[in-house]
Amino acid sequence: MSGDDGEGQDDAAVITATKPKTKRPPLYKVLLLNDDYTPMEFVVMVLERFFGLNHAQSVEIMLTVHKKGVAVVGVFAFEIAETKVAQVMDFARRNQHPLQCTMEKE
Ligand code: TYC
Repeated sequence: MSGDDGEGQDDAAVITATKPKTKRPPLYKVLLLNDDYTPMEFVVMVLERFFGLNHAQSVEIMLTVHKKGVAVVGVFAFEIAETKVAQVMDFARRNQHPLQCTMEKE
């Protein structure tokens, strides 16, 4: 970089090499879907147990899903979102409720 070969590319090379890297890992929304059969109390329990929400927050989100059909429960890095979805789906299945939980890139 210190030699001058007359090509005039040194400045451009330095700018490219020092460009700040602002890239953050992508985030994923975890969504809870409404259905006609899963009991409201079960959904509230799921939100408290797997998403660390308090009772009031859990009731509020459950009612949003109940009324609107879907709600974002939280936003996480890929592996965390994947784990939450798996935990909810497994817990619902083991209790024979049709509750659905999915994730999508933010
Ligand atoms: N709609 C359900 C009922 O009336 C309650 C419910 C809420 C189910 C949220 C799923 O994600 C859900 N029992």
